[in-house]
Order: sequence, then C-alpha cells, then structure tokens
Amino acid sequence: MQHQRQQYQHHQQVVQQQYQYQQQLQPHQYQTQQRNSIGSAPPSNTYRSSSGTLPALTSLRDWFDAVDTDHSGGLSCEELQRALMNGDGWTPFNVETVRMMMNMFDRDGSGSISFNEFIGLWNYIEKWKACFQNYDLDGSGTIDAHELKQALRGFGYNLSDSTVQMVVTKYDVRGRGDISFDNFVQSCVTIQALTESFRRYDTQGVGIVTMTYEQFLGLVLSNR
Ligand SMILES: [Ca+2]
Ligand SMILES: [Ca+2]
Repeated sequence: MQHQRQQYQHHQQVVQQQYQYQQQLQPHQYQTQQRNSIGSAPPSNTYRSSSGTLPALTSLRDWFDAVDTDHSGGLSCEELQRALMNGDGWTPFNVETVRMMMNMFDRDGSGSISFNEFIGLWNYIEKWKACFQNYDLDGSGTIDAHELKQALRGFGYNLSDSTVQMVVTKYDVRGRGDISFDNFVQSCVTIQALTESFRRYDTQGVGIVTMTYEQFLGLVLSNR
C-alpha cells in the first residue's frame, strides 16, 4: 500500500513536471494568475480600442504619414521598419520581426499596413514594451538569459537553463549575450507558436509526442 502510494506520488511528480510547459500562454488566465508575480502576460494581438495605451491618435497619424514615404496610404515592410525602433540606442527593428508584425496585422492581406492596421500593431508593440521593461530587471535595455528565464516563467514556460541559453544564442544577433526588444518579441511569439503546434500533437498533454516525419515537417514549415 505504502509502496503503491509512493509510486503514485512519484508518478504525479513526473506528470506535474511534464505538465509545466502546459501552464502556458493563455493570456486571459495569466492576466489573473500572474498579475501579482513579477510578470505580465505576453500581449495578445487583439486590438482593444479601450485599452487607453494608445498615444494620441493625431500624433500616431503624423508618425504614420511621416514613415509612409511614398504616400501610398499604407506601410510597406521597409516603411514599417523605419517606424519601429528599439529603445537601446534607437536601432531599427530587424526585418524578420517586422515581417512577423506585417503577417499578424495586415488583416486584409493587402501586403501593406493601413493606418487602422497600424493602430492595432502599435498598441500590440506598446504592450510588449511594458512587458519587456518589466522583465529587464537591471534596466540595461536588453534581456539577458536570467531575465528571459523569468519572462518565460511568467508566461508559463518553465524551461531549463540550457534551453533558455539556446534561445538567447539564437536571438542574440549582436553577440553580446543578451537580446534586444525586437528579438525578445520575436523569440516569445515564436516559442508561443511552436508550443501551440506541439500541443496539437500532444493530445494526452504529457509533454511528449510521437509524430511521423511528414507531421514534423508540417509542424516546422507551418511555423516559418
Ligand atoms: Ca507606403
Ligand atoms: Ca537587462
């Protein structure tokens, strides 16, 4: 009996560890569960006009018009890149992050970002900025491995040091051991998307999947 109970407890422990990844990005839950901890939920890309975080619309319009250099009424990838800056020395966003934003917010698929789409995009970035500042514990303007680990934990991902370090290495484009704002957003959104893909196969929710070669290819390609 005692032995069985110990076995069961051990099993529960293992399952709980495997489940850790599962306590993951469901922003509506995190907003309630994590509010009192260090972090905030990773922003969702749902535009809420009532959020009150938008800069005055007139100045946003001016900014939009200023970066719409060909006056087409929409922002191309290059124009959008000029509109978005990192806080650390005001370097422009890397083009991969800009493309990711385009894909998320070009709702009508026109290939450019209209002013209305830009409002949603701007709001999304503002929320990420607040999140970034929250986790930039030393105020360096970048996120190092320790800070990223805290951030991912705040989002519900309990990743090992070596996995976190792998993420930093992947997104540390300047080779300084930390990641800039644009890469922080990109890495978090990528981890979120990959985890969601994984979970579609992990029907038992145990953190382990069996998949065919072609399912694996499908998973990877759908995330690129
Ligand atoms: Ca344009
Ligand atoms: Ca930092």
